[in-house]
Amino acid sequence: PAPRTVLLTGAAGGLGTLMRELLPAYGYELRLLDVTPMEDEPDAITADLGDREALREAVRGVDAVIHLAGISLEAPFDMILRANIEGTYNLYEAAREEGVRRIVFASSNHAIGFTPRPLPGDPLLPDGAPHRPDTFYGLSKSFGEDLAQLYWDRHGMETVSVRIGSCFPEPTSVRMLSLWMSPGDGARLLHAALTARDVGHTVVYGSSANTRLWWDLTTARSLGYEPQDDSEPYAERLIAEQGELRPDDPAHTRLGGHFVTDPPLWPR
Ligand code: NAI
Ligand code: 15L
Repeated sequence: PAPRTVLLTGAAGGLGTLMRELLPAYGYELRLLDVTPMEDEPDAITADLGDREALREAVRGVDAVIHLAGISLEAPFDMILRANIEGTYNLYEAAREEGVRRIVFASSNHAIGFTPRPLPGDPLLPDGAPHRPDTFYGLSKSFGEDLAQLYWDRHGMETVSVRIGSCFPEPTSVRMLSLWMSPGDGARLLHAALTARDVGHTVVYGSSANTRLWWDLTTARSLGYEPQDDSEPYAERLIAEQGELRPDDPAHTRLGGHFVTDPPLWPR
């Protein structure tokens, strides 16, 4: 049967807030979790991914988990280790112990951020591009994908890992014209990832059907995802404001954008 009760971790965040609004229309009953309290959601669980007991209680009885919680940008390694690496492990262990069968994992383009982006005329980046993280943050998303594979192979727990491009209400950079996932398409893709049959561990790219798309959405579509949006209406204004992407700047020629060139962050 299709999942109905779904735990949404990271529900207080940007994407979590958008999905809290959009997913109930698909018939889901959402249970919300975040370390940041949600004043407007009296039933939300306020808990850290380090709290294994709280995670076990949170996943008890749900049909599936959408795992968005974590640090969503580059940070010192020890912080990434705790929130994203240990935190995702704790979540998977809790789900395994409580018999949850399906997780949708918010991976990121930064798991493959050093991959050259296609130049005009090049073929799209194929599905399943190998890990090439651009940051400790991207490394944690590579870890999450491998963890998901392990839990499928060893425990038969299914995951769809979505390498999200940029999911915000509107694209705000020229790079995002290629990677943008509209919130509506984000909800469509999460719904497909929750309901597709026999996914094992499947890795898909997460974006709208942008005119300037860099990657292949074939596997995402094979789950039943039918993107409806395209960033192109934003192109003229963004290019006028920011200029075209330059071929001599690694922040413009690698998938990860400025994550590739930002100076590393060291432990605090
Ligand atoms: P966000 O930073 O707005 O939200 C993340 C949420 O996770 C926050 O509410 C935060 O309080 C919570 N969180 C952080 N550490 C936690 C912990 N230890 N325990 C419990 N909760 C914790 O990020 P956003 O943009 O909403 O992204 C959601 C997820 O999607 C993240 O995993 C991010 O890496 C991933 N992603 C998002 C993209 C986007 O375009 N928004 C692109 C690619 C990936
Ligand atoms: C991500 O992984 C981040 O979580 C998000 O805030 C954006 O920076 C996005 O990638 C992006 O690459 O635009």
